[in-house]
Amino acid sequence: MEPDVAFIEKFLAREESDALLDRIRSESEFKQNQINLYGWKNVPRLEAWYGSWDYPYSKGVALKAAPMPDYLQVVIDRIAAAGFGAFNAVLINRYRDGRDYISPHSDDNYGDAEPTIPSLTLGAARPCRLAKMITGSKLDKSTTVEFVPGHGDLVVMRGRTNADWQHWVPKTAKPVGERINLTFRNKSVPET
Ligand SMILES: O=C(O)CCC(=O)C(=O)O
Repeated sequence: MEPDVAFIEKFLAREESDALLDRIRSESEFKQNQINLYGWKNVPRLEAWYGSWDYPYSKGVALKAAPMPDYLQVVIDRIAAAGFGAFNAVLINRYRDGRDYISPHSDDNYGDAEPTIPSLTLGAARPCRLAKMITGSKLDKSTTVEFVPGHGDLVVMRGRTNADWQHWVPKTAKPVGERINLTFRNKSVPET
């Protein structure tokens, strides 16, 4: 049993990845967001959100819409040109070191039962895992598959992957540099 995932090594060339990482590090506005899980807690990573709509986050909290910067629009255009579809928002996760992580979850599907969700990695390589859901949030850990996308690699979840599997980036005690990950989202928003 395998999830429907495409792994495109070096989707961005080394120089393009370096330039994008520099722009994100110097210009993207990262925030330390909090979620309400038996009390408000810092999420274990920094985040930046760009798109024409608010990103529903946690119990009444939303990341506010912000205009798409040119250096991210270029990547959205490249993803569309590669045939992975149209996207109008980007969530950037910044994992400062091995203590930062993201727990198992599925992404919002924005009304699409089989959303295509591209995810671009910059900086350090960290293992990303997927496991099939048994029910709700219970995972069948025997199905776990691991990808280790590096600088410029694109991982694309397709078909039933987001509906039937959860994905996560575990914390690690190994020394690891900063990893930045961009996931691309698409939601139709009424014209204003
Ligand atoms: O950092 C990653 O590879 C995954 C990010 C992620 O799961 C998300 O933004 O929902």
